Formats: sequence, structure tokens, C-alpha cells
Amino acid sequence: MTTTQRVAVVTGASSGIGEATARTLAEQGFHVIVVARRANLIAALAEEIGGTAVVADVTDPAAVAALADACDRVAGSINVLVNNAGGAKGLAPVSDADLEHWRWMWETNVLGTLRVTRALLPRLIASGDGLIVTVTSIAAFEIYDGGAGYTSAKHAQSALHRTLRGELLGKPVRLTEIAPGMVDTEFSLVRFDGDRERADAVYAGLTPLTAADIAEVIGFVASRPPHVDLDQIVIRPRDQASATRAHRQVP
Ligand code: 8X3
Repeated sequence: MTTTQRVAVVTGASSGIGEATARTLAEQGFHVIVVARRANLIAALAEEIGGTAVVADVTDPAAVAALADACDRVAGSINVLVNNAGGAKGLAPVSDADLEHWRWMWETNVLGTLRVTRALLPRLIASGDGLIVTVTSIAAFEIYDGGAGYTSAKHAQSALHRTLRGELLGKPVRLTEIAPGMVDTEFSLVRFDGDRERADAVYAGLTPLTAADIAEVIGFVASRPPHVDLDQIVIRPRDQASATRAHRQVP
């Protein structure tokens, strides 16, 4: 990287919103540190965008510590952190809750965001103009049947992120929560454990958002001047009014 380049860290960068955001920020001139578990995917992405790949699972404290060390080898400080790693597993009602699914959702969305943010915060402050973008969901302020594991994790992730907004007052760090509705990524495929038919049915008959739609907004956020904080942005497809209300074309 060049000495004048600003540095961004994007978690969950192997696909979907994370990958698209890494590309957008690289186009804006950032040196992007792409973080995910799938080594081959992020190695190819990093090479393509001239960034740095760091293989890390946000649920592993040692891997997050190693990520912080890797950031130090790239640059003295970090300008942007995009907390994007996370996801949903299952759609079981509370009466039939799968404890392992709940644990995974809380570990990745909530504790993963906590671990990475805490580890990188001193480096964001040191930059003199830091930005933390946390990708939550409309599930951060809505609930729906079968969704309690995911909605509770997203509510908690959002609460953690918004709490920092107050705690960091006076420090040179902005905080933006991005809360998307339906985005056509691997999200539903992961939720339904690889069941393609069930995943495709989520977006049937409507035009969902794309990962690039969300990345474009994150790029806009990251390119505002330091005194402008876009606190919270909700993005849904035109066809989706809430987590449970969507308009679908009948074939
Ligand atoms: C997922 C949002 O609308 O697909 O985070 O349930 S939605």
C-alpha cells in the first residue's frame, strides 16, 4: 500500500455484502483488509483489489488478536471498520429452538462484533478520523415468528453498536448502523443449511436488493466528511414493507 492510503477492514468479506463493500472501498482508494474464514476466496479478492487478506473467524479470540497484529503490519492505524460477519441459522419457533443455532448466531453477530470492534478501536481512534459501520438488519428492530434467535442477536448487535455512539463522544470515530431487509446473498442459503429451493423461495416474485446496492451506500457513508455521522440507515427493496410484509408477483 502507499503511505497516503486510508485503511479499511471488512469482516465477512468472502461473499455478499462484505465482498461488494471491499470492492467499493478499494475503488474509493482505500487499502482494504479483507477478513473471513474462507482463505481461498479472500486471497483472490485481496489480489484483485490490491488489498490484504486475513483469515480469521470472528468467534475465535486468538484469531481476532492475530487480526489486530496483521493490521499493525499493514498500517499504524485504521480508518474504517465494517462489521459485516454474521448471519442466521434456522427458522424454528422458540418452543423448538436449536441451542446450537442460537449460540452460533450470538457468537457471530454479537460477540464477533464486540471482539473485532474492541480489538481495533484504539487503531480507529489513532487514525484521527475513524468510522465503524455495523451491518445489522431490519431484524434489529423487528421480530417475526421463527426468527427469535436471529432477531434477538441482531437487536443485541444493534444495541452494542448504538451504545458506542455515546461512549465514543469526543473521540474522532463515527458510527453508522446499516439495517438491510432482503438482500440476495448467501444469507438464506446459510439459514436453511444449503437448501437451495427454500432459499430461493425467500426472494421469489420480488426484486430483492443486491450486495452492491448495500455496498454503494456504505461507500457513500465512508466518503462523508469527518463531522457528518449517518447514524442509522434502513434499506429495503421497494417490494418489502417489513420483515413479514412483501409484495410478490404471482407467475
Ligand atoms: C435479513 C433481513 O428481511 O431477509 O437480515 O429477513 S430479511
